[in-house]
Amino acid sequence: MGARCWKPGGPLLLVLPNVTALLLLAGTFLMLNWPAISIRPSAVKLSRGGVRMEQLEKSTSCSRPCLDGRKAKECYFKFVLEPRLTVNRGCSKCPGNDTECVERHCSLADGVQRVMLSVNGELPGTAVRVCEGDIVVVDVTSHLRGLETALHWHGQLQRGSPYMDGVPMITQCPIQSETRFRYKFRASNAGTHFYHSHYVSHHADGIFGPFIVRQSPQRDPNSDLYDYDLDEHVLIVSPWSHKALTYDLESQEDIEVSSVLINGEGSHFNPESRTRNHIPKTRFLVKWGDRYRFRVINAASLDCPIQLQVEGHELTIIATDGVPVKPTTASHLLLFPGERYDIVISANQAISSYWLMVIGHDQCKNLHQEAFLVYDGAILPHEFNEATKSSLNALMATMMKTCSSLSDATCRPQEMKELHKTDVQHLSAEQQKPHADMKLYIPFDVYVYDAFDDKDVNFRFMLEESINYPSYLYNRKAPIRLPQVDRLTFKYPPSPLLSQPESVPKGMLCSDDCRRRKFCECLHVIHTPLNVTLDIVLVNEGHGSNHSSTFHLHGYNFLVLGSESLGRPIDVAEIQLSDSHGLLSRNLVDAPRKDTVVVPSKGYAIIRLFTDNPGSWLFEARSTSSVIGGGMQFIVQVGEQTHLPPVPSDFPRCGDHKKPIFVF
Ligand SMILES: [Cu+2]
Repeated sequence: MGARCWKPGGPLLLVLPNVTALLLLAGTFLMLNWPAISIRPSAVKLSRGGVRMEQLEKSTSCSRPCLDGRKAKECYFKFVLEPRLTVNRGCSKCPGNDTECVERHCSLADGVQRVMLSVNGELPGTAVRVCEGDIVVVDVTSHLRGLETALHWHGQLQRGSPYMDGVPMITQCPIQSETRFRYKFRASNAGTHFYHSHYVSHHADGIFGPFIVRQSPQRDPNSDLYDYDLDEHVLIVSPWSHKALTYDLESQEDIEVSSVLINGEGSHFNPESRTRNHIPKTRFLVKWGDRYRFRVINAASLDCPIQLQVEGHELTIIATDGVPVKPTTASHLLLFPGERYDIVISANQAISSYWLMVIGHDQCKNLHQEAFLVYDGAILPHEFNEATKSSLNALMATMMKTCSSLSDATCRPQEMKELHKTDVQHLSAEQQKPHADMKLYIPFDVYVYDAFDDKDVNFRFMLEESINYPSYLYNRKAPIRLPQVDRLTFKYPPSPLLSQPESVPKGMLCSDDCRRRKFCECLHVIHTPLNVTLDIVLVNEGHGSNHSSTFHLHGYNFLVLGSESLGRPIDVAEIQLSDSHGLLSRNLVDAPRKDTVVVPSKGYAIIRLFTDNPGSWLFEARSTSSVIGGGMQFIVQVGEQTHLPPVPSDFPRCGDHKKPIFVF
């Protein structure tokens, strides 16, 4: 049986009174020993205040069954970016009164009031749901006073539209406050994706949302494994802090994550009072006997790997980073920042309510969040019930045992490693080559820099070439620990590299002269020709850190040919030598295709891509424990200027305003 890729619901306005009445009724029944109730899946959306979200979409018809042969649509979205308070007046008496929580028009987050940055007032931002091949048009209006921003469409390769990739000063000018920018591109890459501001603090403060590109059942090789692919079955998981990082510079240095949220909501555990506030748990509704596709997104901008498990249910993984994989059964998922997994949950257990739990790691250590998987006809789950509490504790104990440390073998089980089986016949000849046309070895590590003093930054008498170190180096007394790629700190140019290359000062590019300095901050660009098979070996040297790192390449899906931890600090030269002796094994048969890769601590990962998408593509560490220091990133410049599509007409320009200085 082919999958029903989408299940149409009734008109929202007609459904709303019925569902509200139903939930009120359910609340009444709750006091009478919680008899069985029946909730339609669409109730989940309404209970999350999704009505307003839908009203803002001018192309609601874009979330539709995606069928072969149907004409692509132009799907219009309007995004207004603005600061909002969580738990504002629209929340009424929520948290506290569950009925008002259902009817509220506000973002709860974890129930603690703070300023967030929002897309259309929502957390997460308005969902973009389209069919493969649709044209997506997003008009962004920024009311982020005093801030500039840009939106990146994580998972879209922007083939033919590199100017829409949303990296400020690389692919476009930043969107200034009170201005508008139109993103327009074809949603060529089906799958589970998300969008986010490319400024880490804006992303952490709430500017992110799901981006779902469905495809026809005929084009999804795993479509016969599920019956439903519902809008409501998207899980976007994100860390949440009680301070707005954008406005609180001190918190940027030492980010404290307060909660992990599922779809922008969740309870908060107060470590001082050792109490947890009551935020109604998200409910994912299913019907016994059916199989449901769930789309799970780790939208973390911070260093937060997320472990997910559903009580009493196995998870069948069918896709990762938007790419279908050979179905694999797993007890749990582990998603690193930026990763997406599509899973099938079969509602084949006793009709009841089951916990769905996420546990954070690294920067989100000791944080967890729960939701319910509720069968149609089940007793409404009551989280304070003793039986429910004990099953929650049992699930948590199992998960912590499985993954007491990220380096545990059980944490990322064997079957998950091997899940990404790609049919060999689908690999191009280039991808099956034993040796790539070009190899790059990219080391990265955390380096300690002593505090800089005034003489390092004394440029009073230098008019043109100042030793202008960034302020975070000399605004402190203690040494600073900086994650760097190849001992370089990435510096953004004053004009977009892609759309205004002529405006980028050549002196900004990384040079030997810069590398010889005490600290080198420069525009790190690596050039590759068009249409070559390129291996990139990322080496996590591990002299200054014991952490794995997650890297994401824009513009490409790549094959993850292999990765390994050596368990001791390593140097890139050692890895290069081993590779020259053929000691680094490459899986050229069934390697997974991804856009986000984990490089293990004190180890390496080998990725392979065929450079057929010209552009200036950011290769970035997805996770950071601090906003200070620019982060680890570099540009892969594929092809020459002549290979690029023309810059769109009326594309905004920006740059230095600087007249020559005359010294007499
Ligand atoms: Cu991306």
